[in-house]
Amino acid sequence: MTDRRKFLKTSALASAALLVNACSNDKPKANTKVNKPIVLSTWRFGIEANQAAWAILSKNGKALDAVEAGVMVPEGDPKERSVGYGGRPDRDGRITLDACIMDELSNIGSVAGLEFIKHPISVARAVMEKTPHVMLVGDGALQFALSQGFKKENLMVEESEKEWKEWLKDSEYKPIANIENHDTIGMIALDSHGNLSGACTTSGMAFKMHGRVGDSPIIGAGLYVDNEVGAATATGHGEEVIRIAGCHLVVELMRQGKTPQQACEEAVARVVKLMDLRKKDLKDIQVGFIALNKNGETGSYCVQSGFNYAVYDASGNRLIDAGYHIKV
Ligand code: SD4
Repeated sequence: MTDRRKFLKTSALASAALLVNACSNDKPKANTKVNKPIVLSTWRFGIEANQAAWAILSKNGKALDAVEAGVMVPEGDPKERSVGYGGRPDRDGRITLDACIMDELSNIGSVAGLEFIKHPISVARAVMEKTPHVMLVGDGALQFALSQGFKKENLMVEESEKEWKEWLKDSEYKPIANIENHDTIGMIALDSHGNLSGACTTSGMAFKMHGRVGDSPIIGAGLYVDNEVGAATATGHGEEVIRIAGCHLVVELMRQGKTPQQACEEAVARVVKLMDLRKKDLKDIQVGFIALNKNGETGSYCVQSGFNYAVYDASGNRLIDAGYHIKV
């Protein structure tokens, strides 16, 4: 090759590379290889939850069905002490559950402060599919659930009752980051048809005030899905997630061209900034986000170490430690 041809070829390659870089902030390209199906969920119990979701996704099932089936696993497990059956009570000793679900058409359903029902996510789905509304709370949510044939059950397990009685001695609400406040399951999935859905379910912060609602049942805070762009879900101190409309923020950042990782990092930076502004100690809280875009690319970030999440795709099911802001 002559020097001139070599030069032309190299500069053509260089401009192509520049072009790719310039475009890398754009929305996913139609010809990009999409990593699907894929499912992500928060915390270590995400591994088992992902398995249930994968059973559906791997047979070309819908992301909506997969996320519902996935989060039902910890909901139904009394050993998981912050979701569904076996969840920790509020300070009055009542187990009040929050959950929401969102599909690829932006159908949404949510319940907050729901008592006595083991699978609040399925009630949220029923709100989405069978009512003209998007959110039911407290007694109204329970009445609706019963009318739909859900069974009224005692969700309190011995350990939760013991812990609550212990807590009552000082009655001090000081959630320990990563311990008393964690274990909401948020799950987001992209199915083989290229559609996204998400679900989020929790018993909320342990020993919260009765009537307190966190981010988890609030569309845009604890969960958000936009089938053109991506999906995100959150865990940790719900008040801080609501303050920044967390998951909507993550999805909008992806719409603007951020990768899922960059979007999660920027949302955490927003939490940090508002904690600073309000002179609150960041070490007292945890907030974590996970995100997925239309290409099946993933991201995660949190305030402090200790948050992990599970990813299941063609490469298998694995637990990943999220990057974190406080580097001590
Ligand atoms: C809440 N975000 O009720 C939930 C709690 C949580 O992991 O995520 N724990 O604020």
